[in-house]
Amino acid sequence: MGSSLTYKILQEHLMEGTLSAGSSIAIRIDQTLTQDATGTMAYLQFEAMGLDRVQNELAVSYVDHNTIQVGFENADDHRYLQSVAARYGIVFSRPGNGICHQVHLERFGVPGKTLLGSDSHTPTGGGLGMIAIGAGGLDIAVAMGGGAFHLVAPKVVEIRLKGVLRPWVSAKDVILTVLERFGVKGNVNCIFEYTGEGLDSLSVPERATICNMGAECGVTTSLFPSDSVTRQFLEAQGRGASFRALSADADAKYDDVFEIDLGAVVPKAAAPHSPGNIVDVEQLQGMRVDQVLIGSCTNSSYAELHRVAELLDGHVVAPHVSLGIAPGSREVMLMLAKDGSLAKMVASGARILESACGFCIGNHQSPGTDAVSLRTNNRNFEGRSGTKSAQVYLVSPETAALSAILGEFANPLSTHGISFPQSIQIDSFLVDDNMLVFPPEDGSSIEVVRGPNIGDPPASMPLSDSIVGLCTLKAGDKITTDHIMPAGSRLKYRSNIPAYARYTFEGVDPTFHDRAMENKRKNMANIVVAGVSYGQGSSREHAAICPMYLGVAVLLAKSFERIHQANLCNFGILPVEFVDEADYDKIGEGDELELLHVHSALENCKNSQASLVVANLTNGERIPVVARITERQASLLLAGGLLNFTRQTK
Ligand code: MIC
Ligand code: SF4
Repeated sequence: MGSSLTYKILQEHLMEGTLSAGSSIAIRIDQTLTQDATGTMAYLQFEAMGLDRVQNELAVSYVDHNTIQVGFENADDHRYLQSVAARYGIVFSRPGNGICHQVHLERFGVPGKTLLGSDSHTPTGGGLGMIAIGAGGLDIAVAMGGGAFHLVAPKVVEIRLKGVLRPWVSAKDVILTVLERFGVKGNVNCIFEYTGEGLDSLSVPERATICNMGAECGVTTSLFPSDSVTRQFLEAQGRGASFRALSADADAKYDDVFEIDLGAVVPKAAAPHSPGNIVDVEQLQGMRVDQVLIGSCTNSSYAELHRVAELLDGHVVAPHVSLGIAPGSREVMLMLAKDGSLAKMVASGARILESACGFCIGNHQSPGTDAVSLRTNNRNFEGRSGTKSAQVYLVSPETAALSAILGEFANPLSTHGISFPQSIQIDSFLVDDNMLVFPPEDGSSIEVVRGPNIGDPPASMPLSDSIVGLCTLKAGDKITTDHIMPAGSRLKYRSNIPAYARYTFEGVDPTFHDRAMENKRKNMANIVVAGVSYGQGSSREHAAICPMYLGVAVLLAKSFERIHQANLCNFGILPVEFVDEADYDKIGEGDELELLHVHSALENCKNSQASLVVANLTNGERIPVVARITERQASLLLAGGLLNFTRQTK
């Protein structure tokens, strides 16, 4: 039986285990990337490991999230990151150079390599034929130290593409079609592999858009083959030598198949407040729009923004609409400046934003009360924009640009009198690596600079054998990492856990921090109870570190998302699931709960399951629960988290 491309690349990197779906494996990581909002913790943890230099092939540190710099904190973080990069052999991408995923695709991605990034959209690299996976910062630190990355061998779903996209329909509409089919939950430990004759018509940035937003389905990653399109992209980036042809065997077997006829795809939107809430743009046509934002790591390549400029050319943005455009990288910005596109955008009234995450992470451009905001980024969780009542729709750049001109939700496929711009052929990108700082051969004499906002990560503690605590919070379904640890205006505390922890669950229950601290003082554990798909979204390990700092020992949910579940184990918080989801109703907020014989349950963890019982001391119920963790994760929890485990096993 032939092999999928996914399994071919995994096999080449396999360090432990057997490649069969569902089993625990460990793979070698060739490249790592971090961004500033997760990077400071990752490097503090790397420093705590006591190594002299990074051990993997390539480590890149990007600054793209916290670039607003109100107050000294962000700039201090940037200084820390630059100095730590020089000290330990990491390439540093300076603020202004662009969004990590876009820049990595342009300058560093290599087909067939593995990439681990402390950001959930690291799968963008799948557009170049890489196995590119998002993880918590501590996992990245371990990979930089030469350690393997542990994961569950995935199921591989083939997404077979045929036909060609029609004008006005683009890669964003394809991934929204995939999201419509697979949704945002239930796809854990699965990889989407794209195949079929439809591949030929999709450029690398378009493939990257599709892989980027696959993250919203909760899959481990998404993967395209490396073919003539890949070769052309790498050559145009002056990196033709990195090309390697890669594809699945003709008789490869997949766990599931989904076929998409590109010619039948229609413009789609993800409606408030989930990337999985998909509707056809046709149904939204005519709705008044207040804000349009184009950019983010999903849709900000040169070809896309060139098209946006052509659409805007000769038009003025509707009077009640604010249009912002953030080119994904400095390369894109320079090319738009050179070819006159930037002038067309400015002439239309667009507000040109920095090449950074910016609006996508709620750092600025918050919409007005109840405003309708159309965005080309990948997440529209409630409140992520900075305005809780805002209605954020995720759309393609084409739908966004047209809607900005017309002032209402525009269906690109209906009559609007604006003609579709000619596609461009890019023979060479404007390569300029001046904002990349390459580390010296020997950085041992370089001093690492730490500002006052940068504190050491708090130590995690081994789990007690009997855990007695209160259900401090009873949350519902689909609690995202943005619910657990808000970003936007709170982002600047990422390097200061006690300060950031004040905002834990801020949007769900602002009293959480004080109540949890009070229990911690009384030596009571905090136990959080939640519904399905707990921890969707970001890789931010702060969503585990801050609760750990507040004394959360157990997270009891109906189900978890992959990266967050791993982060909980890495920081010594026990993730357990209800055996019978209906038992969720047997616990109320404030109930006193007890878990006995935790150590023996973890020591007896088999086939990725450890069974426990939660006794509800308030109402006498006994609730069977299961920790769906690997044997290694059981050991991490017994050791008190990954950092302690790494020290013990050195
Ligand atoms: C996001 O899109 O939510 C982020 C901000 O890029 C996060 C990382 C973070 O929280 O710093 C992600 O996707 O992992
Ligand atoms: Fe940045 Fe948004 Fe991409 Fe996250 S999703 S990396 S915040 S642009």
